[in-house]
Amino acid sequence: MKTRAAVAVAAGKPLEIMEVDLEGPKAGEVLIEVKATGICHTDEFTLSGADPEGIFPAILGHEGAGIVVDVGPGVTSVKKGDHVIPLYTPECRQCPSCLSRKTNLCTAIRATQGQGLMPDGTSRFSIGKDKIFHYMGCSTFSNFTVLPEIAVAKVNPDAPFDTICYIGCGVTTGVGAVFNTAKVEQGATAVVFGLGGIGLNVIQGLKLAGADMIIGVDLNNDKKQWGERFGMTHFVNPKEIDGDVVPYLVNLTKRGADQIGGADYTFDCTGNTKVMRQALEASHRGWGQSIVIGVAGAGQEISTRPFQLVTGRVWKGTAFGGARGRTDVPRIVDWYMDGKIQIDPMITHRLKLEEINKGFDLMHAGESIRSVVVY
Ligand code: NAD
Ligand code: AHE
Ligand code: ZN
Repeated sequence: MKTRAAVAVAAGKPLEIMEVDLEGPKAGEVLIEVKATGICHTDEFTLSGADPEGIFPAILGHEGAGIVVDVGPGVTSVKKGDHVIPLYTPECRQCPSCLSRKTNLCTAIRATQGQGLMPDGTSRFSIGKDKIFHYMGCSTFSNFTVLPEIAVAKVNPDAPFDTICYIGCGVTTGVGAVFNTAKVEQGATAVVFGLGGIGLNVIQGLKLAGADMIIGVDLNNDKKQWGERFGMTHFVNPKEIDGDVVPYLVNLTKRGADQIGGADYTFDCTGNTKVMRQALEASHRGWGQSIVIGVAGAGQEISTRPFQLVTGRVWKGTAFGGARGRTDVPRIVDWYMDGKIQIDPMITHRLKLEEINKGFDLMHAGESIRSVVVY
């Protein structure tokens, strides 16, 4: 069949809207009509050329929602007509990682996914004789896409596609980092670095978890009102304070008899390795946990004095908020439908596929929280 897609032809180049050939689903695979897709900073990261796994030409996009329109032989968990969210972190429930119960990082298809291919080592996308690569196993910047059945979460059919697509990455990553990775408790203090599409979801997760002090840090003052909308209690712009942001935050988080300072939990949602260090060092001596969410480019490394860890701080990372997609994503959709979490105000722009490059421009300009392409 033919599908309309935004193709990343080369690193650093605008996406090109094209008609692409798409092969139907093979055994264990499903064909999805993508109804809406968010544009995440990670799409920009890969398009920029900074991703060591970046491969071109490819169809990017990993934050979608849609309908199953066909299934390959042997598919049992979903059927035609089901509403689904594609999962870049699948959940096979059979691999050593899934069975360990210690991680959400299913390893069943990770190797081929990282090569832009389906599990059988081939691509379903092409233009004539030229192969187009898949991306993060999802390729939601195409109106139709094929995924393994272990990489789709069946969700409430009443939920609107143009908002729940955000649960395919940003919402689950931010809220999940709070509940699954950090396991934040009531009354905690927290600092969130970077108040974009991920950081604001960390903030709403912290509010839900009952954190007392929620400090947002961003270089863009426009993010102050955004953070406050979701529960942020203090805002810090590192460019507008005297001295270094770490001692400033340590001082701000001194409470009562505890005059050591430092937050119980800090989160990097920028992808900047210098900020990751600041986040670790702004966490509390003895027990502070710092969660790396941001993704950094090839060749970039994090550093700190080992003393920071010797004195009890914990440096952790999280992918997809530690969520087990087929199990947790339908629940998060229900949280949204029940009004427990907000999504609508964060969808700042709705675009047609032809306008997708504008979504990247808005992100670069710091003008959007989430742009969503509606097919
Ligand atoms: P975004 O562009 O919407 O937001 C980034 C925010 O960081 C912006 O508000 C920007 O002003 C702020 N910022 C930039 N530099 C800063 C600095 N030095 N100090 C303070 N603030 C700064 O991006 P996003 O969609 O929220 O994604 C954030 C990061 O999370 C990206 O690196 C993305 O790739 C990554 N990500 C990771 C996962 C995961 O599973 N680990 C999932 C989704 C996104
Ligand atoms: N390809 C990059 C890795 C990028 C990365 O860490 N991706 C996150 C999801 S970001 C979603 O917006 C992730 O899931 N990581 C776990 C995994 O298995 O990729 C690189 O640096 O090579
Ligand atoms: Zn993402």
